[in-house]
Amino acid sequence: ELWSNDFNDFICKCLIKDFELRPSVFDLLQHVFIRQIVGREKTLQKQLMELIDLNQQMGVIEKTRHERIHTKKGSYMKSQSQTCDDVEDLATLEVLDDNTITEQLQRRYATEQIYTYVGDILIAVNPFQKTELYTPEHSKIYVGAKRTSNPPHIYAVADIAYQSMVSHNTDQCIVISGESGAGKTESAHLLVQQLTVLGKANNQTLQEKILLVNSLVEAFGNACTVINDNSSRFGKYLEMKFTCGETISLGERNFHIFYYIYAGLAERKKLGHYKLSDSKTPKYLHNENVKLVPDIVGNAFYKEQFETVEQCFKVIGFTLELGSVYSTLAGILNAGDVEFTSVASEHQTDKSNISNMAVLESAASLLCIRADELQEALTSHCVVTRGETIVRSNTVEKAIEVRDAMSKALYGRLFSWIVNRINSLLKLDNKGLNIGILDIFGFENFKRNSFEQLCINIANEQIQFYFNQHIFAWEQDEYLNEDVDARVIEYEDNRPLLDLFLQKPMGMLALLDEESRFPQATDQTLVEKFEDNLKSKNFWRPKRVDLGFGIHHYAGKVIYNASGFLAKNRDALPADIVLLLRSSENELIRKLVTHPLTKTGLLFTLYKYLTPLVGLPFQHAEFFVFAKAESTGDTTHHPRETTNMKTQTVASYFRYSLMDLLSKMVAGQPHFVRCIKPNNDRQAHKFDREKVLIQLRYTGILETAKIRRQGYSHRILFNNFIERYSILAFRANEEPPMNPETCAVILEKVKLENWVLGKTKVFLKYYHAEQLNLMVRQTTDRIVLVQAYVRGWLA
Ligand code: AOV
Ligand code: MG
Repeated sequence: ELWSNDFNDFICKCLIKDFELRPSVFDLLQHVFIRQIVGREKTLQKQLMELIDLNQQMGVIEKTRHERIHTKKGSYMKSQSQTCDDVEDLATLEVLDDNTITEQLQRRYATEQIYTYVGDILIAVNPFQKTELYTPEHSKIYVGAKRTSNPPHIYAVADIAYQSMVSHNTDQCIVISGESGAGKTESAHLLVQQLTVLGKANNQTLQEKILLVNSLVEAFGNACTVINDNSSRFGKYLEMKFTCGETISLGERNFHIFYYIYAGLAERKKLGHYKLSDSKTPKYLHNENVKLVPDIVGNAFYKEQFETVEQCFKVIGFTLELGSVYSTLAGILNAGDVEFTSVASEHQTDKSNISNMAVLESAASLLCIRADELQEALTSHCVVTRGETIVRSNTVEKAIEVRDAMSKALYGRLFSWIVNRINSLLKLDNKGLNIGILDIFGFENFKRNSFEQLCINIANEQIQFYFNQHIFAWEQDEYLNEDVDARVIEYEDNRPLLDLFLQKPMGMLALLDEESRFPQATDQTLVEKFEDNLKSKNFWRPKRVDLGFGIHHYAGKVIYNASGFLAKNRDALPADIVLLLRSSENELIRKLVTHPLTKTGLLFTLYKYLTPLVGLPFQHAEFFVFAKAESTGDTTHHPRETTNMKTQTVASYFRYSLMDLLSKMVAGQPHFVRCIKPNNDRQAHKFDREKVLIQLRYTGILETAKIRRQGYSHRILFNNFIERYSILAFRANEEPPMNPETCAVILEKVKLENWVLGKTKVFLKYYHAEQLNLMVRQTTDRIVLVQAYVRGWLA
């Protein structure tokens, strides 16, 4: 009898009632039925207590928790002062237009309510200041809570993804988008934090590791830009921003890590050991803000970060290679300072000489290679003509190019290697489910936009397309296929833009690759090629800008300057340099150039969990790098035999990693977070309506709100639906037939409204799925409870 549904229901009702009245649940249980079993109370009570603890997720508990926080932080939580016009889900607004939505966001923003839902999508408006939103109490109330019972929050997104993974046994993917500086990376951090809580990372060191890994990867992969002090530049082709030459936007700094180690090594009086000057700033670190080494070494924040990063290296298990990592970085800084002078020559064009041999020697010794060989590799190259190898001198220009290419390659490979190492060191087990968090570089529009901005913006274009597919396109297709009556929503389809960039053979990247293969091509011939071949209203050539071309992106118009496009795309590392580095006495450096190494593409963070249903422990985090083996010259060839190595262009690699990223994302169930930047001045309390309105328009928030109100975001095959939810309406020993009628029985039994049955699928609104999952969870919890009771009783 104990197993019957009626009995479960009975206990459940008692429990729910109890929680609402708030006398002790245990008292009530004792009174109702535990009393019957004399002498067993103690053990049972303990067991139940543990269970309740374990099943914090029970939706019924959240209410009391919420009230507790409410009294503490009245200003943020739902409170009396909240006007009746204030809505937490824009899809429920009576009047749905751009202005009303902006107004809502502004009003909420003014009271520090930076989060708002549009159906199941979270909008996050960057507060540009510390808030009280992320306390441990907040973390707690968003565990297993019904979404509508708490104010919108990024923690709720983590919870929904987690619960959805558990109940559906499928991978999840959280896609964070927004322009540069809108708050994507911060949001990703907060998600990571909450997911470790949800996964009950009782393994403290593992949890620590994951948070540390974040700071490590960011030290290497983030940099300061004019838009964002902590701008994500993951991806080799995007991140190489050495401040020399004219390719750098104003105010651009190099990767954080260089500043950190400079300050950290100075603190330890180790600058000399790594041949770094305490008075002269390395060229690669020059920029508008940092002019002098004393500014760097005196910076307390940098020192602190250095300690964190080093700590992180140690926790992850890098101890042995640390010295090598630092010398590689110092070697790069020294290499950047090698200078060349031009020497007239009788036979050929001008040759180059190294004018500061001491610096060259420092660089060589840090990289553990021979100085004379480095000199040779920088100042000359060889060509093969009619089977004969001829050594030619490099002009100063060419020598500088080779020098910087070497630095970039070393840094990029070091970064890739670290990420790969982290993965192998943290790896425990490959089994399990994923929650992926996508935090890419946001849409950028600088005064001067180059190849990097083009790649960044294409990636954002692709993410927007993915969002559209999910929210609009597939949804509408399904209505048609399943004969479901739902209104069609107009939305801005950016497919033509994607085609403009990615189509073969006439898309922009394909044209760029084609031009990169011609040795005689110049950036000028490239833009002309674009102009001749790209027939799109989204592409134009502005007058009076020599190498300029304009693109009308989904997020706005951007003028690019093609200067340097070909060189950046070829990204050629001369064979001589590769071979030289392979001869390094430093094992790490050898490793970086010998293995068919992976380039770091878009970084995708995956959080892995074990699969069992109850109390999923947090198991393992993986920094997944979109990567592909790259041919860095062929080892079977003789060193000086050929410089014509087949290397992949940046554009084709970029295309590949973008596709790879998408295939990863498509595999999981997506959740979206849309970050909004309220002003361009990084100021708190400043809500620039025009600025916000533009972002709402181009991200299609209005249309999203409409489709979330009218549409059916969840479409589940009849069979799957019955498998998942029959527990809500049928007894354990019943086997309901797999047909639409059974679905209807379940839906009616749980009293949901506004659902539709299609030809093969149940169509549900966004809030239905959540309600159903919650009910399943509660039922499972009840069963667990009864089972525990029985176990205690039998014991
Ligand atoms: P992004 O990732 O979207 O830009 P970030 O996440 O780095 O932008 O955010 C930029 C800055 O905004 C942060 O350094 C914080 O100072 C502030 N910020 C963002 N979100 C919050 C928040 N929830 N609470 C407090 N401050 C916040 V880029 O990586 O450049 O595209 O490429
Ligand atoms: Mg970022």
